Amino acid sequence: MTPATELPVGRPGRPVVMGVVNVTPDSFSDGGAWFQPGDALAHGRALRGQGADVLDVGGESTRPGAERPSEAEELRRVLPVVEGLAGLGPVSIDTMRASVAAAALDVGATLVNDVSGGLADPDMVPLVAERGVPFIAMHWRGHSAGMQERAVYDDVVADVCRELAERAEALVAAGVAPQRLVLDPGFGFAKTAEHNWQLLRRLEEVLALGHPVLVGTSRKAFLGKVGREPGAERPPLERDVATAVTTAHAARLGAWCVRVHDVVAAVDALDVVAALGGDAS
Ligand code: PMM
Repeated sequence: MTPATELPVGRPGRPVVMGVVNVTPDSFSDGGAWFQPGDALAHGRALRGQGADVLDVGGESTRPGAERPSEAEELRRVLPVVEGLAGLGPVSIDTMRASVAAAALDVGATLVNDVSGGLADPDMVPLVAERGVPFIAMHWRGHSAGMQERAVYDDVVADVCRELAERAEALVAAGVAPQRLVLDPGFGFAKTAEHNWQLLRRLEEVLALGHPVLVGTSRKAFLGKVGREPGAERPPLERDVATAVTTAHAARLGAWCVRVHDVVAAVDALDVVAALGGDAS
């Protein structure tokens, strides 16, 4: 299959809805519900039917403190799922390994989503440049084991924007086309709850970097803490209403894409934002 080289678009006037398909035994957000390839395929098809514009298939849990799977295990998890879903529409491969990205592109993925922004594997950026596929580069300060120790900033929004701008410059210099480069502030990655709120409040500063922006707040811990006492946080599966609100906020500010687990809620939220803007279709 020839990879698509342009960024997918959402429904008119709405951001792209990226539905999460985690083929992991230990993701924080769904606890391994889709670990078997058949279950992951059925889940991806369901998300597509609910209105996901892109499906994001990942085989490595990035929750704080997570152990990395071997390369062989990651390939075993994701390839049948990417291949099975690719005929239905755009699929992104969520990986930090160039070998996994290359194999996924070979079986039909058309975007690469790398939470390390190309920093974890020196072969990733040359691969993406050579294949000419869109690249989602997230703000990253190191692997999940120990990442919260790196949540130290002077001004989190200014610091994240500066680090993202430096990354974007390096990626473009290495041959990634600027119009295919998506930036993501990396909610929950080396960030405290307050850092995440500041990044959401001041999302315009990330958008001002001049690249499409992906917002991935879905079910993250800071949404479980809001309005709750310590020890009484909402569990991940009860964070979809809060996620719908951050989805609406991101849409109003002009995000290119929202990465979500609950596609039904995201589509509803985006329709409400569109209606408020005069498009009640
Ligand atoms: N978050 C997770 C995984 N992949 N990719 C991008 N670009 N942005 C994110 O915020 C992001 C990501 C966290 O894990 P999950 O798949 O369990 O939600």
